[in-house]
Amino acid sequence: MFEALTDSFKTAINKMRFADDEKSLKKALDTLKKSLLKADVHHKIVKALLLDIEQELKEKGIGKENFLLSLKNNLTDLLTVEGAKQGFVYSSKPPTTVLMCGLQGSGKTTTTVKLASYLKHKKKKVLVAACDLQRLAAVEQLKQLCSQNEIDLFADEVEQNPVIIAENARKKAQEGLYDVLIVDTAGRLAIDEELMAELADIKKKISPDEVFYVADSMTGQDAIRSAGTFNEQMEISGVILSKYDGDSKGGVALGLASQLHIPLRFIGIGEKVADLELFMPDRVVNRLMDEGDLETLAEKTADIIDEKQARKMTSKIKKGQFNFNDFLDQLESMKKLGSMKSLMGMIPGMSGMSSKLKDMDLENSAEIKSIKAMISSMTKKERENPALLNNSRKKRIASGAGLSQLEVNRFLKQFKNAAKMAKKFSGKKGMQDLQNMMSQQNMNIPR
Ligand SMILES: Nc1nc2c(ncn2[C@@H]2O[C@H](COP(=O)(O)OP(=O)(O)O)[C@@H](O)[C@H]2O)c(=O)[nH]1
Ligand SMILES: [Mg+2]
Repeated sequence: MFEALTDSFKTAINKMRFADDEKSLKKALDTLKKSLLKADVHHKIVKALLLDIEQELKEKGIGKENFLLSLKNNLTDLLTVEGAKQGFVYSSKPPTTVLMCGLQGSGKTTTTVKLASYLKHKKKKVLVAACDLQRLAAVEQLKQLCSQNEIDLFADEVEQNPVIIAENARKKAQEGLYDVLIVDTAGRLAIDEELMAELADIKKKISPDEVFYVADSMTGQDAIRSAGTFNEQMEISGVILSKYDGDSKGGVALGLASQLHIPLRFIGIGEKVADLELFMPDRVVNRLMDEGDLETLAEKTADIIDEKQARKMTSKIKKGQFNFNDFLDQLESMKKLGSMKSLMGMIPGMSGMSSKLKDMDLENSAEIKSIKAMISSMTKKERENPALLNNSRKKRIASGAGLSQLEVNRFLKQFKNAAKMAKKFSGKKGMQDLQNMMSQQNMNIPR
């Protein structure tokens, strides 16, 4: 998701050699300047950043190593707001209450559900409150999203006053011993007094621990301006940039903290519920330098993958008992990890790959759909025991799934091979083989 920025830093860094002179530093800084401006970073910020790097290098010595270090440190400073919260911070007195605000269509409702789901995976008890009574069907939208993702919702179809709904939701969250309450609110096309008064009232009544402003990254510098205006009246504690996947430039994320003195806390990188990422300055800088972010990757997988379940699966694989039900289970957990593209970006040296990767859609790809159709045409016994599948059964499954027998055979062969591979790698020595294979691949990735 930071591909454009990562590329521009790489090009600049590559202009530097081990020990170098002022001329090449100037070249590198020029390259950096051009690409940052092109990425839509505010010109004042670019200027200040380059000046800091130049001064630091003139003191410490010009060279590739120092350049890289200085760039990293200055970027981390740029993204950090001194004394402000980072990540998601729980209140010492639950429920941690979050008020979501922003313009209409910025992504508040989607982000509310994404955040609720993110916290649910961290085993928190989360309640969402529907306080957008402006837009028709807003409550219905939230209802559907919450029920699809098994998230508790507080809604009141009779009450007309969002302030009262928010207050009652807070009561319910307290009484129900919820860890977190997230309040979704109404937006407008532009900032107006009535909306601000409504939000201010809600804020006064429920005294939230966090006021998150959801801004659409695709509006570029306007996202920062509107956040600033909201902040004057609402005192925002964090910004969430939505639709970052649609913003090929990405520079808004770099300028926000220093332009507003409000930290960027999360970014939305797609329409699906899993497409929300924590924004931690030092981790993001590692990603920008293409050094990956194994911390976030490990957290993500730990949240999603149940250890007991994983052990059970490994033992099944070892015994050669991996069946079609297990296959479907695995598919479901992969879906929860979010987009393949964003996962690739967290692996050191892989950010280049991620831009080339056509994003695999685990729900909608034709291949996955056929596989699911085939599995649903199987009997319970067949799903548990792939060895049962003889020719007549295959024929029946093919016609049940609306596929040719050739296709069914191809899939079954794939499944068999995958199970064999998994078995091979599941032993102690297998893990070693896999690691060797991976490290060899890493060495071959051009830097
Ligand atoms: N591609 C993409 N679309 C998003 C993202 N966040 C929200 N959207 C879409 O933006 C539209 C408006 O979102 P919604 O949550 O209803 O906005 P609200 O009016 O602020 O509540 C919906 O179609 C969402 O699917 C994101 O991170 N990426
Ligand atoms: Mg909404």
